[in-house]
Amino acid sequence: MDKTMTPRMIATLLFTLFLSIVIGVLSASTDEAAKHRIQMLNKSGDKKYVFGQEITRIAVGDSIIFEPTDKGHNAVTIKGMLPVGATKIKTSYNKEVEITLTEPGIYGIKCAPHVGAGMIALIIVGDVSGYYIDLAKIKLPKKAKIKMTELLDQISS
Ligand SMILES: [Cu+2]
Repeated sequence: MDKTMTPRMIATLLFTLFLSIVIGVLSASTDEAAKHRIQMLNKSGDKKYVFGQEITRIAVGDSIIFEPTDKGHNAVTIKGMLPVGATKIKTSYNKEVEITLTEPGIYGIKCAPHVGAGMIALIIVGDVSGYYIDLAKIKLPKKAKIKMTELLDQISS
């Protein structure tokens, strides 16, 4: 029997190789998308009305699950703190909501009823080097603004 490969055999081999790469890439991308939980709390240590995690770094395509650990909180995009092309966030009260973030950048989140008490959080998606937010243009109550300044300082240092 002739052991050299016919063009047909080569084509079949290449196609099989191509398929396994496609399947590999597809399954890798679904495996790697992680889910990150952010609790919404009435109290954490000596702090009142806080997100369980105030800075969350995730990869593009990962999901955030806003967890209504305590009742009466929500998660809403802070105006001016949403990356270009990203969809606004506004979760319902007392409901666990999962949101996939596909646009890189810095997402500012507030709890609508408790933003005055400083209930805010940042979600950093992907590489944000060179990303700039002009806090002077962001409207927030005093306590929230002070905390936001601290959080932004933390991510840039
Ligand atoms: Cu709240």
